[in-house]
Amino acid sequence: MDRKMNIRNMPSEDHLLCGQGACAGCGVAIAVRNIMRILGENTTVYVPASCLLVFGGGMYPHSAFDVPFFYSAFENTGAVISGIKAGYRRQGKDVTVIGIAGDGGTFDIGLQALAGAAERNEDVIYVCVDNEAYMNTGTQRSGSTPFGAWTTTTPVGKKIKGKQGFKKDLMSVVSGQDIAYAATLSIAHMNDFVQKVEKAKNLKGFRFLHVMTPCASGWKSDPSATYDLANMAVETGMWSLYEVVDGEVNITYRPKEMRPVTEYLKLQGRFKHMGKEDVDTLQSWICKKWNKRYCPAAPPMDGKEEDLAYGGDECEGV
Ligand SMILES: Cc1ncc(C[n+]2csc(CCOP(=O)(O)OP(=O)(O)O)c2C)c(N)n1
Ligand SMILES: [Mg+2]
Repeated sequence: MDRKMNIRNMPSEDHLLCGQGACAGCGVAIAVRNIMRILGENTTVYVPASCLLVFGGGMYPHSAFDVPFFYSAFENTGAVISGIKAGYRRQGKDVTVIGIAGDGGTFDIGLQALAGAAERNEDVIYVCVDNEAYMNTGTQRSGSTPFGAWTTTTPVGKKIKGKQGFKKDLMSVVSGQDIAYAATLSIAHMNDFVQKVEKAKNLKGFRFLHVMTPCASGWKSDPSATYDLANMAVETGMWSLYEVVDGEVNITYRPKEMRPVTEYLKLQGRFKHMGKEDVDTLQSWICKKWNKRYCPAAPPMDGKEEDLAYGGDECEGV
């Protein structure tokens, strides 16, 4: 009988080694360390400009990865991993090729190269480690930054407080193409995490993994709260765990009762200026997103977002 991989039986050998310079409580370091354990040594890594490049790529000739490691420019992850894979194919070598880019390098500047690689169904794994802003350069907003969040380019003033737009639904953009596999991951749901990485490893074609990675410095949170933040993001519906296979959405974790978004917001300084109106706006966004993706049978909203705000009965048993 096939035994699913879990945190107890997963490989324990590290390929993102300790001694690198990630901040305390860095979600990216936790995510990448575990991804690399599962992918193993027959892996080649590409990382564009980002925190991971600085703390994991290191300064040539040093690197915290003990497998072949590449870096070129910020915008081209999808293109470079396609080329690395083609080179290996030409040499007759079967190597897992993975690109690990931040949200800025994925939602924004790298979207064109990502879309091209996905459309060609390149045989590579693309991971977006999403800390919801350009953190390596000091917290500028990206297409991933959530509504209301403070960043240096969405400052808090008298009239406008934080980001006014919502987080882009990147999974829809990527999984809308005919790719092998797409999944969202959380470092607070590790069994789900390792199973998705293992599934991606064993498939052929373009595989996309989107991991939410809390950032203590940019989110103005306690470094020891990284797990709680990742967990509360899922429990409030700010982050949802699912996978898309052959166009079908499979929800891999469904909160029993959605927590109010304030329980997530209050753990972070980047949201501390938000008043009731803005909190309600964000709560309605969660509710609409949840119903659209997970509860297609739910009745039209008709301005009753408030009633549906925490998932409600409409989300049960779907
Ligand atoms: C073309 C280009 N523009 C800007 C930069 C400067 N830059 C380096 S890393 C970075 C932010 C990366 O943000 P993200 O992709 O979210 O990764 P994070 O740092 O948050 O891990 C920027 C703007 C660059 N290296 N290249
Ligand atoms: Mg980022």
